[in-house]
Amino acid sequence: MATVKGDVHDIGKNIVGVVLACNDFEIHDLGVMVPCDVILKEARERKVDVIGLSGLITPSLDEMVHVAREMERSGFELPLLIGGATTSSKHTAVKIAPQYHGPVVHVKDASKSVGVVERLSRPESRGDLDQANRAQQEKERASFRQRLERKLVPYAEAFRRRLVLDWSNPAPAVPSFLGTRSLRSIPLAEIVPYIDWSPFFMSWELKGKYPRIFDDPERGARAKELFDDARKLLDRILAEKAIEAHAVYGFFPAWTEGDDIVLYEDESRQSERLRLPTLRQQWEREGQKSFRSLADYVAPRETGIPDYLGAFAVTAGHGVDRLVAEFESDHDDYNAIMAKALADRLAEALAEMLHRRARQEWGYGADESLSHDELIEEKYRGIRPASGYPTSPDHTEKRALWRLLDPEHAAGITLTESFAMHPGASVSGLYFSHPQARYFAVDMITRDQVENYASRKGMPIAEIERWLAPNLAYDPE
Ligand code: B12
Repeated sequence: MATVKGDVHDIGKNIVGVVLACNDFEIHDLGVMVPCDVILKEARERKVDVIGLSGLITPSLDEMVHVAREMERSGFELPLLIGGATTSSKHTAVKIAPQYHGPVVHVKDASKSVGVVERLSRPESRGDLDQANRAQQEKERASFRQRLERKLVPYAEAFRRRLVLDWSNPAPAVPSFLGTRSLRSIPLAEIVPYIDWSPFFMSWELKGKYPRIFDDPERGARAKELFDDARKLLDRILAEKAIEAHAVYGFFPAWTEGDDIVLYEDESRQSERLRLPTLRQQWEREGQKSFRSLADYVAPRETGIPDYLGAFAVTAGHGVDRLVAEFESDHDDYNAIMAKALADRLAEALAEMLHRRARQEWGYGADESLSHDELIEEKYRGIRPASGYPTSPDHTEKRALWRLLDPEHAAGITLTESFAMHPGASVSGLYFSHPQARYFAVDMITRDQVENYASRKGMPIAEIERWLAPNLAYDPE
């Protein structure tokens, strides 16, 4: 098993590894960011029975297609398992399975992995599973072809029917400073109160909201035990300062021009600092009145009304590898996974904490008084979309964010070739302040928008098509 090249996250993969190992399978875990040739070489040398790939972000999907293609080219016969938050049975059926003649099975979660691997490793059940899987994948491909039947309006029309906001009432708030600021070695005790514990239980396949999950007749006891163990390790991390958290953020004078958000060097707005091209919705859902892009949430240049954009990058991942290595050397997989899950919670909590501070420093959040639950439910004004989320599916936009904030220098966060952030427990994105700013999904887009977007970004169309493959409403080939 391996997390593919360019991707850093491995909690899901590690859980699958532990579950399979508990069921007497021998696991060779190659770790994260593993290039295809290493995966295939190791598979051959170790004479494995099944190869499993994992990935968290969409660029990894393309890498998985590459691995399947290379397995075909190199004459492999082994089953290939596909898993991870960004993968789906549809993508596996449409893009990965057609590249390789052997069984290619999408596995949704760890609890399904044992049954699948057991059936694949027994000759008497392997054929049945393979046949049922191929039939299911044929259905998925047919339903995928129907995506073309969705009503997508031309890009020019989507732009004409964009969301138009009132910029005079209220006038955009003016941040208390312009430019970037960094926060080094943020005390973890300040971050802990912002933790949303519900996704923590999800990491361990215990679905339910914290703290109600403790009353669940089936999962309550297990959830409580897990939570107590997590608190114990968290106390140790805090006492030993075993994890370091850093952040960088800033505010910039901004206007939109068409679908680009333009940031300026200073308040005179004469010299451009950076341009952030955005993507716009085109799918006309029933009752839909406007087609959104993030550019709609910043005042257009022609209004002449000064507006601003915020940006941030945070990490709570420094030190995690050392902690994990210590647990792994003691063969303590449970705490190794726990340490990563806690770092992820801290990273997300730090993003929440910094957003609150940014709203205060931007002014419009100065009088905000929200409870912990209201913060988790994002009851505040404004949004913080991240590259890779449905509002902004283009991961390559992190390159621009890195030019703006320099998170590598300010917080020690680097980008891999697939635009994953290292350390894994990191989050980055933009702050929008308009009271009507909401999250939305760009979803499917047509070639006219891709051509326009590629020219605005100064990138070849084929390259944009590769990064935005999951959003294309057409077949680039
Ligand atoms: C928690 C979370 C985070 C956490 C930690 C991530 C993690 N632990 O992996 C943090 C806050 C750090 C984070 C950051 C980001 N995230 Co995030 N995150 C999530 C979230 C909400 C849950 C993921 C999770 O931990 N699930 C629990 C674990 C256990 O499940 P899992 O990894 O899927 O693994 C299970 C199965 O997939 C399967 N499996 C996994 N691997 C394998 C392998 C094999 C062989 C098999 C058989 C099975 C298998 O079994 C596992 C156990 O059941 C998802 C949304 C979602 N609901 O999935 C978004 C999501 C994964 N994130 C996303 C994004 C975009 C990001 C960021 C890029 C955002 C940003 N710009 O900052 C960053 C990237 C971080 C980086 N280092 O580059 C996107 C990814 C899709 C995309 N468009 O690329 C998602 C899907 C959200 C979305 N809808 O847009 N994220």
